Amino acid sequence: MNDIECMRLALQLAKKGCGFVNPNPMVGAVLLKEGRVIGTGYHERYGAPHAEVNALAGCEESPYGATLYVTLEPCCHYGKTPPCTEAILNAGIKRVVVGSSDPNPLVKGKGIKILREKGVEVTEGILKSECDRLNEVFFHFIQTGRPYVVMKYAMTMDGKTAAYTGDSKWITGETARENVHKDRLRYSAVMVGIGTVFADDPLLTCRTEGGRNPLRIICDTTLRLPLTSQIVATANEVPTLIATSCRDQETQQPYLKAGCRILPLEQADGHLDLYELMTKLGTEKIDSILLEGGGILNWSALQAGIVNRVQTYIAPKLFGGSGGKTPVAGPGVPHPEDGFFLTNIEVKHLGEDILIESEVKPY
Ligand code: AOF
Ligand code: ZN
Repeated sequence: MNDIECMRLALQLAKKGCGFVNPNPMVGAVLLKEGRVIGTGYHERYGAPHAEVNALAGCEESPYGATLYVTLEPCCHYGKTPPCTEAILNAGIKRVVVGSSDPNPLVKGKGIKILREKGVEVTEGILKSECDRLNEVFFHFIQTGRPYVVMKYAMTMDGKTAAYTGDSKWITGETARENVHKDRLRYSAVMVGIGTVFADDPLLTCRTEGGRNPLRIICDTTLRLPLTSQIVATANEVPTLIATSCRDQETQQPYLKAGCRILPLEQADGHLDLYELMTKLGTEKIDSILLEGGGILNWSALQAGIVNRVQTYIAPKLFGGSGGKTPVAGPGVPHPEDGFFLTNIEVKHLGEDILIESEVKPY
């Protein structure tokens, strides 16, 4: 097996940690000796041993003189676990092949430097763009302290997110909807505005086998969330947080009793201060959010500069209606050049629907 094949295997292993390691990175490792894979491992759970240590522990024979392939630069600090550089040196690894460098200020090139100083041969940047893409959430979070926000919506080919009656079940087909459930496992939280709760009464859980539910965040400036909603009814089983600027204890009481948490926020221009919300969620180790609308919250989120990625699901149908709902509402921009610009576009087919993934250009 060559370097690229081994790194590809390490990447596949890393993905097994998806949804269970946040806010840590997904990391995979492979040990190769005399052309044979003698050990593999990945970071399985937040706070658990790192990929490199798992690969060494699972070795079928002595790793002395082996090559280690790892999707992220090995750490060199005492965190929840001791430094991987130490484990690598103690095992007598001869060569280390790295995918991404680690932007964590505690590591940031020091892991590679230590290994080289101790005589280990280090090759950097193998399948770097794939490894970087895998951990875009971690890279953003470790550098900003705020969650990575993915704005997701489904619309028809004429840009509507509901029929004129408000009915939106369903725009896309089953395959596309399954994909959304997988994403609810991947990101730490899912966030909606109060308008979406009124319109759809969603549950916002992850209905994928072996999945876990993300934190549900409801942006509700004046605390109008119906006590009869599915969200409130399930707040004892699924973590639920209401971001509001209503500080009235009597109004808050029934939500707290139902198991919801309330996060008080200031208002900015009559809306919740979403930037402040991101800062607060970051301190609680929420590294990523799937923003599921609706249009008003999407507009506010873009305006607040908190959106990193946009996922547009497009169904091959037309609804018409000049008053119909669109994915991003609010007043809109005055001129084309004032728009929010998207880049690194990827197109996927999901059943009969199309998914367009894009990154928001910093502005
Ligand atoms: C992981 N898994 O496989 C690797 C990581 O608190 P700790 O001890 O788990 O350390 C977390 C940091 O270690 C993380 O921010 C990253 O910089 C580095 N590498 N982390 O969770 C791994 N290799
Ligand atoms: Zn480590």
